Amino acid sequence: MGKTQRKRKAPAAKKVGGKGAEKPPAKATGAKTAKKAAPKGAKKTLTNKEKIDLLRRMMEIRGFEDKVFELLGRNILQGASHVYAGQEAVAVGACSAMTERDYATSAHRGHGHCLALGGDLNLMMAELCGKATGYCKGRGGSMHIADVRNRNLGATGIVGGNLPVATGAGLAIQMQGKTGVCLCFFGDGASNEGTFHESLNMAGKWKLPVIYICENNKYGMSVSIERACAVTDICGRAGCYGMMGAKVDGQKVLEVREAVLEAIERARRGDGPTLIEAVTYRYRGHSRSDPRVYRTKQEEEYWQQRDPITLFRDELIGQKLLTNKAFEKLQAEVDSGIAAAERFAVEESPYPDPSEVLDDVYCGWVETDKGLVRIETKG
Ligand SMILES: Cc1ncc(C[n+]2csc(CCOP(=O)(O)OP(=O)(O)O)c2C)c(N)n1
Ligand SMILES: [Mg+2]
Repeated sequence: MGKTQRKRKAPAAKKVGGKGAEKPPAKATGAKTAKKAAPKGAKKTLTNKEKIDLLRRMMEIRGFEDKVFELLGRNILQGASHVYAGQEAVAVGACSAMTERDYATSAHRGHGHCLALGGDLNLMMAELCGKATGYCKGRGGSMHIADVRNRNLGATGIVGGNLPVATGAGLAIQMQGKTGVCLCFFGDGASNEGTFHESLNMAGKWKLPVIYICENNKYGMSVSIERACAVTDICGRAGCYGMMGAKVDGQKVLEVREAVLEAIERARRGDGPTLIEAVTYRYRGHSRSDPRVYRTKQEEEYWQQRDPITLFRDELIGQKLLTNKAFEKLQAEVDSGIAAAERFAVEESPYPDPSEVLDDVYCGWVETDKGLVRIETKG
């Protein structure tokens, strides 16, 4: 522990809602703590077209994930892919509350977040297929897609691994005196990792502009939340870190959006982070090889009745913002986009040239037949 840290005062008792949190240690971090005049955020009310765009994004994610599952089954797509089908309203609702000043980080079930942030279907599909035209030139695959142009700081296969990244992004935003925020998506399983505690403690203490969004889909692999968590009310832990907590119906895209808009506004004002628990369900198994023996057919059927796309489609039809015919047209457009992405990735894109295997490697030593060789980045 450094000198500065040892000299810090013992922390004051914290209250729920961040009121008891001390100021960030400005000297140690350079953090700017002054309250900001509320800067312009995302629009509160959406036009009809914007609502239909949210529906379209959810349908694109579903179509993409169904195609991924099919390609996995045909062995065209190799390796592990964790599909997001069923959880679309969380990514789409949350990302719709962001502006161009904001960032997001994702985890192993990250295709939905990437697409909700504006990711390109072709580049995503090519990346999953390991093709040179993919987001990371085919080197990242399903669990490592980053898309900085769309403010997507990346996914990770390490459960809980993105919580410190998002917290660091929040700290950077605060130290630079900017008004952005960072959204951090993770699962219920990740909420039991040490990184959850360390990140939320630091963010609560320093009032960092991070929105922690726990997608509680009830299981971490085959282990139910009831078996894994001493306290299953994940958002209730917010108070322990001096921040606000909220639980939302993760099947309802506008409800997720509302909660994230509110949390972002709070963070922009300098009032610190929020922990949002979005209750949702993944339709498929954890990964392709999971036979889902740990859950019942009735449970799966219950959640199918609460499908986020059907719920929002019916809401829009009920409000006369959409007709069945317009929905069918939308579905056809989405299907053709997915088919084009499959063609681009599977048929038209080449695999990376093996001679480029060491390009873009930051630096380090590799074992070769000539012994250890130091490599430098070319990318
Ligand atoms: C640090 C770490 N521990 C274990 C794993 C293996 N693992 C991969 S996904 C997963 C379950 C994560 O569950 P959750 O956070 O709820 O996300 P979900 O899969 O439900 O989206 C586990 C244990 C891992 N990748 N990293
Ligand atoms: Mg889970």
